[in-house]
Amino acid sequence: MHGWNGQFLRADLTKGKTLVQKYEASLAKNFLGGRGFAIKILWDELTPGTDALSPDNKLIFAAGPLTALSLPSSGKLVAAAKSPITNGYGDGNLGTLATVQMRRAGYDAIVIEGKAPKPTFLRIDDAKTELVDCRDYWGLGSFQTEKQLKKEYQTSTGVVAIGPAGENQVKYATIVSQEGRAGGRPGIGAVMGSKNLKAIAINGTKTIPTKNPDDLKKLGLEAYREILKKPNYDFWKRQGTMATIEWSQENSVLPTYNYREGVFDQSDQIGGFLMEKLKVAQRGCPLCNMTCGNVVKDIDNKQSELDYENVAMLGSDIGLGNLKKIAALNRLADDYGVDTISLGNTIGFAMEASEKNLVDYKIEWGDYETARSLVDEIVYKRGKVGAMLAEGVRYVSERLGKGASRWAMHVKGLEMSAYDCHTTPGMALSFATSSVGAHHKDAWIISWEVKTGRETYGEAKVDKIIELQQLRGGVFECLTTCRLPWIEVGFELDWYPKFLKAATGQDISMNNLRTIADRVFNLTRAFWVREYGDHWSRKMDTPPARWFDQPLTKGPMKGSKLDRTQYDAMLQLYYNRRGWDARGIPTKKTLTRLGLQEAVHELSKSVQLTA
Ligand code: PTT
Ligand code: SF4
Repeated sequence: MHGWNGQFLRADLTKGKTLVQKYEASLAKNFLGGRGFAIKILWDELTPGTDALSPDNKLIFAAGPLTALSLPSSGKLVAAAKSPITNGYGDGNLGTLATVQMRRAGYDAIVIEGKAPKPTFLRIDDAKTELVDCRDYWGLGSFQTEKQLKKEYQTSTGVVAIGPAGENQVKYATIVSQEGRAGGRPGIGAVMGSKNLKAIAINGTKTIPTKNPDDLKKLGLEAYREILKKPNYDFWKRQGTMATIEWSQENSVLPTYNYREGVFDQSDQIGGFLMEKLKVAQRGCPLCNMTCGNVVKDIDNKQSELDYENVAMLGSDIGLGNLKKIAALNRLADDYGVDTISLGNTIGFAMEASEKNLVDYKIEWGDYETARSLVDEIVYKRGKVGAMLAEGVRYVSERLGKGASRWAMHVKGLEMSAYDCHTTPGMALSFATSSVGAHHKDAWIISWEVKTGRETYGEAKVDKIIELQQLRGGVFECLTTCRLPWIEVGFELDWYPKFLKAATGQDISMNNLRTIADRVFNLTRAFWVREYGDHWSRKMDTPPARWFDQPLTKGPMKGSKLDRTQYDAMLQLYYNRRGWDARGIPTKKTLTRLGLQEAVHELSKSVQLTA
């Protein structure tokens, strides 16, 4: 095999054993890598109904055929498992040296099974592996864990780790690397904690096998140069994703006061231009020449790396208009290993519940000190409030009752990322149909939608969402490389088949890649349906009631809200285009067309399938 190493490393923590598993070339051909490998393994190996935090869940770190090659922004890694917050498929994508070292150690994925009897980390040096007792590390933040491991091994050791949030199995704990790269929003860090696995530390010394190394080197150099020439490059380097704060405010989609509004009156206090003035360093993922990790000093004079999502969710969404204070909350989230989006969303929910006098604690909008202590309470599950909020907004709203579910901002249990959708039905549908719950990663249609007409609910939007789900959620998650060169500076998609040809020797066209993406997307949907069985319905693909019921009260879009009938018609159009039935379940014909015949048989055990 070229491009792929052709093998996974499996670690059974219960038995204390590791094993190298060669896989068939057909797996690479049909599922490519990254998310494709992850869903195939979970589909094949997980018994439906497995408790996500039990030893039976599997935690997968997967790369693709372009990962870690000398190509733009190829230092990415998919971390996946059955999610404890949604009980469906969950994954995240983080930039980390660990993915480079994993591929150089000879593995395309690491599959973690079982549960270690005591806190453990997995050490990998090429073929040599060791499960190491790390009781001394338990309780440390993710930053200190990585620092100590690098000190013990080498500075070039790739590390992925959890902090106390993962150890305490907070339902939206993430996995962290390099003090500012975090992935696995749907609680993948909690799955790692449930396995008593504190970290993985990897060194690899091999050359990743490629078909035409000379072609690849030449193409890589050309591609890096091409990115430098792009007109938006300089502004991207200045602001990265932070430029989105201004854009969201201008377009009334900046989540504010728990998604009640799309504009924030202190937005200039949290935006990209202010960030530029505070910036002290720039960091990024390995093998990237458009590094976008903007580091500022927070209110405690400590370094914190900011992105749009973090700032919107820990800023405007909770009514906090102070970037240095937001940066402190963000740094804590990274060190503790908890997702900033779900954290901000949950704190916003708690503030609204307090405002409505539904709870016996008091926390006002923008109250930094109380929000900061709430972060500790959540991460350590301290007291009734901390323990409850650690379960996420779906759980809390159901516990509270009194109509709280109507303003609990999630889809399928995963908290909404940072776009208010009162006026953007396409983005609402994108959240509702994403592979992991309410995440913008599969189809960020909102900028196209705002440009082309936000008020429509028609076919064009449905087609655009499917196209984006293929490219972002499919192609980039499977390749596995960063999608931002394409999205943010316009690095052309036709580079990728050329990279694949040089790496693998195979002609894999964009059309082939889209078919793989559809296969992966449909198998992911089948996984969700298999988990939910008869409880699955099209209601699962519906955004929160707030956007339909409570119009915006401020800004240029004041008075606007989503229309339920039109949304439902658009959802049906989406199902038709996908080849799914009225419940949102792939038909036998669709699964068969995508070569997933075996899924027809398996899924029929859980639900009646439409022909
Ligand atoms: C991603 C989600 C995002 S998406 C952000 S900011 W973004 C938040 N980042 C968090 C963080 O930081 N710390 C933390 N404790 N929680 C966080 N939660 C949020 O998680 C990230 C970049 C970004 S910045 C984006 S858009 C792109 N995402 C990519 C993707 O998903 N796939 C891909 N092939 N390429 C991507 N490139 C970009 O990567 P999740 P990172 Mg992230 C600190 O994890 O679960 O996927 O959710 O990985 O290395 O930090 O890079 O405005
Ligand atoms: Fe990482 Fe940003 Fe580079 Fe993407 S563009 S690889 S997120 S540093």
